[in-house]
Amino acid sequence: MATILITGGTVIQATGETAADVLIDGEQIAAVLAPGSTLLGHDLAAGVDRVIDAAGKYVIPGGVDAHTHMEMPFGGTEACDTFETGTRAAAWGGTTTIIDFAIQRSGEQVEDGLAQWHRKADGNCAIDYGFHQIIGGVDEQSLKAMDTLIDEGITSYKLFMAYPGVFYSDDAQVLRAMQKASELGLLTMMHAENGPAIDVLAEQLVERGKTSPYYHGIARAWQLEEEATHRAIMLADVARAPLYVVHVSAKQAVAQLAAARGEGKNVFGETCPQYLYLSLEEQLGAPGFEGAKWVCSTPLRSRAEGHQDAIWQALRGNDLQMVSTDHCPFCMKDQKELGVDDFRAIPNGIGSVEHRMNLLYQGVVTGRISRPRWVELTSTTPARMFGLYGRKGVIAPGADADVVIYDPNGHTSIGLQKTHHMNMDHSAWEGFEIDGHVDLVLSRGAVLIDDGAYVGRKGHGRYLKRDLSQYLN
Ligand code: DUC
Ligand code: ZN
Ligand code: ZN
Ligand code: ZN
Repeated sequence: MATILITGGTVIQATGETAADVLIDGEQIAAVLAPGSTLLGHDLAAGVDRVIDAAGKYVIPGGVDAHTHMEMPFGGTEACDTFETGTRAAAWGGTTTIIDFAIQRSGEQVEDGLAQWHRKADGNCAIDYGFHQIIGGVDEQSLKAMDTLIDEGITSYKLFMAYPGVFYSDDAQVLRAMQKASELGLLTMMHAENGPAIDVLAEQLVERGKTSPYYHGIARAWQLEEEATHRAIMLADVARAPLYVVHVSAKQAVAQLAAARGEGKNVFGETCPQYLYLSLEEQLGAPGFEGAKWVCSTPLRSRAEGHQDAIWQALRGNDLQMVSTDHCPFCMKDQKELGVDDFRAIPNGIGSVEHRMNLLYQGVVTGRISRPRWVELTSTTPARMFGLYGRKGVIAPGADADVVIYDPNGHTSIGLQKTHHMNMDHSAWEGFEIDGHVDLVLSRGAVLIDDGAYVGRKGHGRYLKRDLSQYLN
């Protein structure tokens, strides 16, 4: 494989930033050197296959999106990005690793769900990928199957306190799974919303004729996220298990995590770009059925109540540790439209895998987070949290050569007719203007994006067997 020298850029890592050249040999980073260095008297530029000039640009570790749902069945339909289209879109946006969710439902075998996910992804991905395991039916069999997950390279699994009748676990099931996870060293990921209470509110709203997409968010009240987050923290404490709460959107849920962390509990939280930038008020103001494109769970929250500002603050202060997308795209036509008369039938999800790095970079532009924190939230912490650090999330000798050259002077206009490579008929981010853009993307030394063109390959991406989380102590 090729040797590449990236010269003249500013290398930005979670630990700080420095002017440095990066030497890549095949699939790995060989050296990070002072600008213009020679190696044992040899001029590096003369001896490599390609020199990439990154002057004036940032050189960052490839993004790690630890929460995606390619081809996920939901509400009688299926998320419309395949592993092929979704990982290609991720590459366009500077994400070089995803961790997707294999699914087990009540009555199904964990092994079958996992095998199905391998079949979906194998040979189709543009970038490297790992899996978490959803346990949607906690029983004797699935608890036993958890024993084998670590051997499969799966060191985290997800439970749902929401979606009764689909993925839902009651408190007894949650506690049993957490006890098992504690024994094995698995990280429990929690969808923390009180599903049975949400279903009551949703039914009452529909009975009163409140059927439009906006009411999805009204039914999923912040109190029910706060309550479930608190309950998950306490159950994890009893089970002596670390806890990772996914897609946190309510400021009150953040406060629960912050308080628990303040007491020394091993709890962590992730948020998503939609909870930083989009709001319930905008969903209410959208014409006709347009608000359906922002139906996701947890839901968008009220800007007037200050959730978005609180989430930014939590990212800045480390009450929340990382940003994933919960990429779960559905088209309007034939998919979101299923709920045109009843918001409960709108498949839940937003597509963002392509835009996460750009959207978070706007936090740098507006002074909300530093450049190293941008890299930490989108690459380094996801890699550490989910057992990939060293290979991913860092630019250092021996790490995979997953490298993004980001041009802070460039510009990206997001929209269906502009920057859009996800397999959807709309963009939840239509009209967003981004300062900065992705110039070049390398995945294990292979060029995927080069000056506005996709030059990657279906099947380049490999399955990643993950180590235990580095946060379990
Ligand atoms: N939330 C979503 O928005 N989509 C898929 C599942 C979930 O929890
Ligand atoms: Zn969820
Ligand atoms: Zn999800
Ligand atoms: Zn550029």
